[in-house]
Amino acid sequence: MNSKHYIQMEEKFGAHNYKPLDVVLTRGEGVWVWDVEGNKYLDFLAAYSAVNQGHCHPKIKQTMLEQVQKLTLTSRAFRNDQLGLLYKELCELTRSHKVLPMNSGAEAVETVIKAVRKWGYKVKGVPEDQAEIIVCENNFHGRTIAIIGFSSEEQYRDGFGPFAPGFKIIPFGEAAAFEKAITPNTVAFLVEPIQGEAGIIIPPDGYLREVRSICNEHNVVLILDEIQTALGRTGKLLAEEHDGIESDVTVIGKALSGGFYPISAVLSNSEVLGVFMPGDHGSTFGGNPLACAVARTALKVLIEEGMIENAAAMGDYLQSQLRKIKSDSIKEVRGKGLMIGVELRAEAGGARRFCEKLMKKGVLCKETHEHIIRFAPPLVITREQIDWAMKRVEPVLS
Ligand code: IF1
Repeated sequence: MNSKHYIQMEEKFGAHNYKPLDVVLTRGEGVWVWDVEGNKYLDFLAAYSAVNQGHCHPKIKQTMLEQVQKLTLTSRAFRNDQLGLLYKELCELTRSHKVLPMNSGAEAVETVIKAVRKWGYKVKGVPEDQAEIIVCENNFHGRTIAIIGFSSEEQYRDGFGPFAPGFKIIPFGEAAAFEKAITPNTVAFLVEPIQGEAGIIIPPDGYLREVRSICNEHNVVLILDEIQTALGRTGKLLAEEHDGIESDVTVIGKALSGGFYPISAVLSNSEVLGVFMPGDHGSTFGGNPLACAVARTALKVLIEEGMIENAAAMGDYLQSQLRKIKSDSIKEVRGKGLMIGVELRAEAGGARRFCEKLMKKGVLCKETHEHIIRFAPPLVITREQIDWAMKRVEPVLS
């Protein structure tokens, strides 16, 4: 079978909720992936930051192989010998008090919504069913009904209502707008430190620090969605470290398993996750020993192999190389660490076109919105590999 056959099969039997680039991948190693015809590509998307540790990292693979031979799933009706260790290691690493494991990012965000609402009623004293959560314009927190209900992107909502009430949308990056939106019923502010899907939007300097102090003042829980920004992507373990703040609740996912297995987690202070009582929340697969074992090694290699420092250094290098490109098509290069967006001018004819050309040259990128290309390779990328990619990216962009 060749690429064409695989694509036809997908088109015929699959729901058409995606429009992928027509490259059918079959193997990956580090920053590289290969298609079914044997062509090699540099992966500049890293599965939306889920494979920060590089494709098929040997140590994570080893852990996964060992764990599948021992125990994969117990459900939370019983305990397993990996869960407590993951809790402890995650708490120590992120200075959190409590962890709640789920599977997908969206599920973890849903979990937080439940937790802060209950916190609002039981701890803050908000009248029943009046809790409000403030979110930002152009947010992306996942695809479930509750979450898309507070999206400001028409396509994500169109045709899917009715939606859950209790969310208020304010502009991103404006601390004053946030403070103004707070009422006595506000329980939480949910925000991405850098908006990913919106186009790698970095808020003004000091925004998160201001938001932190406003939350303190009004007894509002600060929830950071670090599903995309955490685990080294921006050159720090957590993006909050750039601003020297600590959230009350942080949501992580994606690279928590290095792309091997869906696992997400809510990291929190004791007060917020402390409101959950047995029976309040759960998941069949959440916290399973396979996921926990994989996540433990995924975290370990991230730290021990210096991937976070490498993301900072290579992020600076890649951004500087992208900024050197002389092109009428490029409007702006922006990013933090290896979370980089190249915004094209409207006249450039759309980012998708460039992604298709780059694919033909052996570099896999994905557009976001009409005019932005993301550059987010695995964090193990080297200078030589960036140079290899830039030899192909430069001519396509200029
Ligand atoms: C898709 C984008 C990235 C996220 C943040 C929660 C979630 C995500 C900040 C939900 C997921 C993904 C989902 C993926 C595309 C992708 C994405 F293009 F939509 F914006 F990464 F940039 N919070 N982001 O970025 O996590 O439930 O998917 O595990 O195809 O929808 P999930």
